[in-house]
This record gives sequence, structure tokens and C-alpha cells, in this order.
Amino acid sequence: PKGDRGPTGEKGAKGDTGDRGECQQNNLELSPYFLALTFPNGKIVGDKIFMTSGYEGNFDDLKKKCMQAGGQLASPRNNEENAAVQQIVFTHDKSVFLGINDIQTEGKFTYLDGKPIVYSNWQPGEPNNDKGIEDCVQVFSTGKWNDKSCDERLLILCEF
Ligand code: 289
Ligand code: CA
Repeated sequence: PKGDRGPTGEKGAKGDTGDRGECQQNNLELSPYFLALTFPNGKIVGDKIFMTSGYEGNFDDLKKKCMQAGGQLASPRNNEENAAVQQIVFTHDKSVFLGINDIQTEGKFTYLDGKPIVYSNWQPGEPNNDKGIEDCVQVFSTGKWNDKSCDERLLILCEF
């Protein structure tokens, strides 16, 4: 078949015509690149890729690092995306900050572009702005959200 690759996915395997068309797309989920990406630091949901490097820092650090890498902090917009975030938190046993906060206006959570959130998965009783200092959002290994001080140091999770 067109586009054959060797066991490590290298070009030039037997029968490789160099054509990177439909056949390659159909085999995406069998690609070693896809498998490497999805275990254990990344998850693909639709056309979004969630990825951690293992770095830990406060909200500003993490936001900057994701942007420098050409992405942004994870901003799940539905249950499927949130489940991918949850799996990464669970695997690493470390919670992450989302690209969501209410820094601008207390109680009004927005994405990093300032638009109001379209999806949330708050832990019951949250957000509570505990001690009046919780403007960022962390995800627990249950997938539930808690508002938390942006000064906490959590695991980086970017989306691309
Ligand atoms: O510093 C307070 C936080 O660690 C969390 O403490 C409790 O779990 C709850 O009050 C949370 O809402 C709060 O974010
Ligand atoms: Ca809270």
C-alpha cells in the first residue's frame, strides 16, 4: 500500500511511494507519532492536543510557557476535553491550572482572551474565592474544578 513505513514510522520503508495522502490519514491512530503523543504526557481530542512537559510553576509562569511553545493553557470547552485533562492530572498525580480565571472581575470566569466560559465542571461548593484570593482554576484528579490562588505552583498543561 501507499505510504508504508517501517516499525518506527521512518520514511523509505518497503513500498513507500512518498505519497502522504488519504492512506496516511486513515492510519493516524496507528502511527508511532500518535502513540508517543498520547502516552502519557499528551491526549488528542478532535483537533486539539493537550500536552504537559512536567514543568511546574505559578499561573503566570505556566501561561507564559504555553504561549512560548505556540499554544495556550488548557481550556476544556466540553466534557470530552475535560476528561482528557483529568486523565493527564490523574496519570501525573498533580493538578493543573486551566486557561481560565476571574482576575478581571470577581466571580466572572473567562478564557485568556477575556471571553466568558462556555463550560465548567466545578466541585460542589466551588468557586468560593477562599480568603478572597482565588482567581485561578485548578483541576483535581476527579476532573472537578476548584478556584485557587494563582500563586500556587501546579503542573503545566498546554493545548495546541
Ligand atoms: O487555600 C485554600 C485552598 O487550598 C482550598 O481549600 C479548601 O479545599 C477549599 O476551601 C477550597 O475552596 C480552597 O480553594
Ligand atoms: Ca476554592
